[in-house]
Amino acid sequence: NLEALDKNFQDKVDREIKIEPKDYMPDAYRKTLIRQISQHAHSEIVGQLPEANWVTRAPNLRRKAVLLAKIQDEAGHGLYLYSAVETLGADREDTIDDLHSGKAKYSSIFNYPTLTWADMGMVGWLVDGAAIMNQVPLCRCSYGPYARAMVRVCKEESFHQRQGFEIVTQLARGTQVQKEMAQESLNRWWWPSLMMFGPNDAESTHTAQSMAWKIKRNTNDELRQMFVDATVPQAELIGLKIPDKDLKFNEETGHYDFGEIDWDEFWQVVKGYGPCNDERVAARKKAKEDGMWVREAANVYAEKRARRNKK
Ligand code: FAQ
Repeated sequence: NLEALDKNFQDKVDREIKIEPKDYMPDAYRKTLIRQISQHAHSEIVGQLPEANWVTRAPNLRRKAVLLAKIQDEAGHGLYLYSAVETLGADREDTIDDLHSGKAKYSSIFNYPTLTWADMGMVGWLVDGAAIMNQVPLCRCSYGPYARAMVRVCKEESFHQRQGFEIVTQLARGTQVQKEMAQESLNRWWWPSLMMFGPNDAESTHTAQSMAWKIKRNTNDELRQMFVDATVPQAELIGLKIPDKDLKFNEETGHYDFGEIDWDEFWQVVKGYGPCNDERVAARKKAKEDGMWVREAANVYAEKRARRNKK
């Protein structure tokens, strides 16, 4: 009976036994994973676009090669994650259609424009930095295929974070113009990076249940605080100023206190009204339409081969 199955499932989760694709799982657990993992996959794929803007503009060949490699890694992450979604019985194309129709979300951060070369540094340092903070605990997610995918993803994300910090460090140690470019970029990316962790815990609809199922291991606010604590000293090290007048180390708590996030801005971006939402979704739709003939040809070829093999 269902109740006993659910109890057995929760016992396994509590004992840290991974849930695998063919194991019993409650419907709501499956749905939550399909939602989170597919949205995560969409973020990796849409996340290539802001950086793609700089492939043809990178300042030298070395920077261009590194940037291309990083963007390819993000494509790989998207593919692992779509495969993880398929292990839950979801159809990959359906989840992609949900992205294109606006039904499925992807990270708010990728709806901001990349205006200067310093933004490539900022995306690596802050965006990948925030992504790692959120994804390292996901390596211990109760769902086996997601947890295992995250191990490799996190290794690659830490390289991305380091390459971003290296770009920013070079600029911060450069000429006055380069320093200003880095600071201006930090001013634009700081707050949207904090928004990546999602709404405050009190406003987060899914956190409590996802923590009980050990999909999430930390709350949104816990991870945001960890990110602030790790990143502020890095900014200080290279002489950049975090654009938050309320930012202050709190001796009592041992953490940095920081200012209030503009939640109106966050929800506007999440609901599709950010600076680049239309452009990002249009680019993904166009990529699907432009590549359709390849998929159609591959399908016809596969059918032809199958017919030939039957004979
Ligand atoms: N943007 O109840 P919660 C990367 C939505 S890293 C948009 O707290 P949950 C690497 C949320 O979906 C970025 N929507 O939800 C890279 C929910 O709406 P729904 C991707 C957001 O799931 C770097 C509603 O608000 N990482 O791509 C955002 O428990 C550089 C209520 O929120 C992941 O996806 C947001 N920022 O917690 C690539 C990690 N925050 O779904 C290229 C996996 C919240 O009911 C370049 N995901 N919402 O319609 C997670 O850890 C979680 O899903 C959270 C949200 C923490 C994102």
